[in-house]
Amino acid sequence: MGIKVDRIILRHIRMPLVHFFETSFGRTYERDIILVELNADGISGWGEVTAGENPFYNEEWTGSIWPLLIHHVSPRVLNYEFASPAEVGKRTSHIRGHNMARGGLEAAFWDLQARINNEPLWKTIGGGTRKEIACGVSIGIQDSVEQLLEKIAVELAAGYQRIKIKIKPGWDVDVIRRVRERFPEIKLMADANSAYTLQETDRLKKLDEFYLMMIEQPLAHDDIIDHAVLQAKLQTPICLDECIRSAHHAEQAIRLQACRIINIKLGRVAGFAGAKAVHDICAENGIPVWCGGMLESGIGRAHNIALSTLPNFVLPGDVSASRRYWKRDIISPAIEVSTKGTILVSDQPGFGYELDTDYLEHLVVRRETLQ
Ligand code: OSB
Ligand code: MG
Repeated sequence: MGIKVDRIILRHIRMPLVHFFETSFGRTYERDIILVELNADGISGWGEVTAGENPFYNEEWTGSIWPLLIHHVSPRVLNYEFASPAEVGKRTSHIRGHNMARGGLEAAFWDLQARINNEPLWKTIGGGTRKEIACGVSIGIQDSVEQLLEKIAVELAAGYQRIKIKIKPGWDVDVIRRVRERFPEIKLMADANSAYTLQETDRLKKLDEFYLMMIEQPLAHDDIIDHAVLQAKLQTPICLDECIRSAHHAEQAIRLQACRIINIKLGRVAGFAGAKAVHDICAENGIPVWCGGMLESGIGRAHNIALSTLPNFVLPGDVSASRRYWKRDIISPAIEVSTKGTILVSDQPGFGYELDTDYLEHLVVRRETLQ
């Protein structure tokens, strides 16, 4: 029996972050998130679009998602019978780019399928290797190194297994040196979000001294070749994030030895089918993966947890507790992290948490129903 959606409800919600988040491309104080609800015979499946508020991480942003879903994605999937959610991506693969818009909707199809099957999402996607996933945190650029050190101390005390800090030219070598002086033993990594070029190779080579687990996406968002040149000169493993939008990109990056680790983000690879394909290519080639985050609400976070149960997610991811981002999450219970730095995988159907419908509706700034 196939899966056929008779209604799509888009919601644009606005959620204030507990603390601003700063990357090499700027600060975010509140999130504008598009949620996708799919209905099939009275059952709902939910997905979250992981695009940011501005087209800085990639070309997508909250404003591009809305028309793309309404005009180009929904008409292709409404009332269309899919043999499996694995077919959904192909139905919109003629669209160039816009993976996050397509991926948010694709993820909702998997959640819907899980609910129709009355099973947890991790089972529907073929995961379930582990009952707890290992968590790290991503800490944004701070106003001072002291503040950064303090934040790291707080996250370590909470149990998180690895610390990722954001870097950019001018907030890099000296900052990491101070972090290493204070925390010589921790699992530490740095994410540059494409803030460097090959011209800065010498500066990046200085980071080898700090035995980082990896440096994430140092060079341009769309340049695998330069990363191969850089990786040959660095001892520190490169992890690609922005560059990997498909299994084909992963295959090319591995072939060129442009990285030794890959971060998988559901939205960036257009949903679970893309994520699984990247995961599999990496597994075949001995490249470990971990689950990245995009400051998701509880829905996206829960999807990331399910994804992280696939076997090759062997490194701690950026999936962390709801409370690090939200005073109140739109799911219940909120996602919690144990003192060992793990999240227990839910056995409840679908993405595994209840929706806090009252709060969710309270956050809605626009809505569109398509049928
Ligand atoms: O590169 O991983 C990234 C947040 C926004 C945009 C890009 C990135 C990030 C993060 C946050 O690092 C990870 C999280 O959700 O905690
Ligand atoms: Mg990153």
